[in-house]
Amino acid sequence: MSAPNNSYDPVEVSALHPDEVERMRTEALDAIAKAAGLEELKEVRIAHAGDRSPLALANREIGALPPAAKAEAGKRVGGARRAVSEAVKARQSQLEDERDARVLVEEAVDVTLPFDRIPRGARHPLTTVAERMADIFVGMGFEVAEGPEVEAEWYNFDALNFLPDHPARTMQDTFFVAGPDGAESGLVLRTHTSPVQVRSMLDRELPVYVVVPGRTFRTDELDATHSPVFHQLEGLVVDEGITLAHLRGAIQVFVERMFGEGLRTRMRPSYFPFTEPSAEVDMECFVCRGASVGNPDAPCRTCSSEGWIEIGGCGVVNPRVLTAAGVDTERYSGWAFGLGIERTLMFAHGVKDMHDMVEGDIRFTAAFGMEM
Ligand code: FA5
Repeated sequence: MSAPNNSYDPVEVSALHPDEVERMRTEALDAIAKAAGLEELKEVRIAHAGDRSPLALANREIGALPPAAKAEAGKRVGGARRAVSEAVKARQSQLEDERDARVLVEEAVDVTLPFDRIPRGARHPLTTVAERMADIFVGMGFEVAEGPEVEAEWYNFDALNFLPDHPARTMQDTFFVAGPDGAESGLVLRTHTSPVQVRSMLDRELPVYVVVPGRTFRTDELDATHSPVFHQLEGLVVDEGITLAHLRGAIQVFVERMFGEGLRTRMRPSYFPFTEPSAEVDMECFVCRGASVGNPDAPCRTCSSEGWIEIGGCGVVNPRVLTAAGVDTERYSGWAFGLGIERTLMFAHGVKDMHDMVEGDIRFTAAFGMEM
């Protein structure tokens, strides 16, 4: 067995030579100082302080040295590695500080800049009023139903007992939809929401309790109280033992919830082909409550000093309509109403002119708040 290599001199192991260790250290510190960013520093750290860096490899040589030489070589290499590791840490923290300072500048938010250059949109008051009206009936147990805006003449007129020569069928009121080459298509833009009465009876099991908010079309000129495109809320009840008293009650509840407690309602005889008897529904003027009637000193602009405001039509469903929808008229009866939604909005919010509702001016809509 050979004796330990006591004469082994670390100076002779080239990687452990003080000059070489110093060169590795200087080279590492130089690279660390030059690392311009955190990514680059990471590469420098792996190259000069990682497991396969020249100093780490030199460190491995120490194990083969005689004990007497180990301490000195260990001190030299260890000192260099410590210096490199500390330099990496210092440079890392310096580069992080620089990055944070840069991010603060680059991503700075000027909290004094105006934030509402593009104002948030809101639904049109007609939509929100229509929903409030329907909600009142939903609270009484009604469902919301829908129907098409381009409607078959049969639903819009025939099934509702409009005779072929009824004036509402003429070009005066109705937008007819032309078929190919201008031929008759049998389609119209619905002139009211009443066709959905028939659709609801055909689609659903009886009894039926529905309200139908929807867009309707007539060849009316746009003026202060009319628009060619407007909205109605239809109501329909078909059940056993239904009477006009239930209609009075439902309208009364609607008016009080929509316009105010204690307001009275009344019905005036009228005519619709699809209801018999038919009536116009009036509610007591919620502004003057009738005080302006015969009182020229306190005129009321809301009801034109009449004390009452007309809100729509109603009546007992004509048995011919029930028959057209396949309902057994011996067993079932029903009533229906149709309220103008523009009219309701005008009264509920004091809107004077229909133009405001259709022109889409944001200043009008914004006055109703940003209700979604
Ligand atoms: C009807 O349309 C019937 N379908 C209502 C009805 C339903 C009666 C169920 C009986 C049973 P009328 O044509 O009166 O009825 O219209 C009802 C409401 O729609 C009117 O009171 C009015 O508020 C509104 N209205 C009618 N034409 C226009 C228009 N051009 N612009 C704005 N609102 C209108």
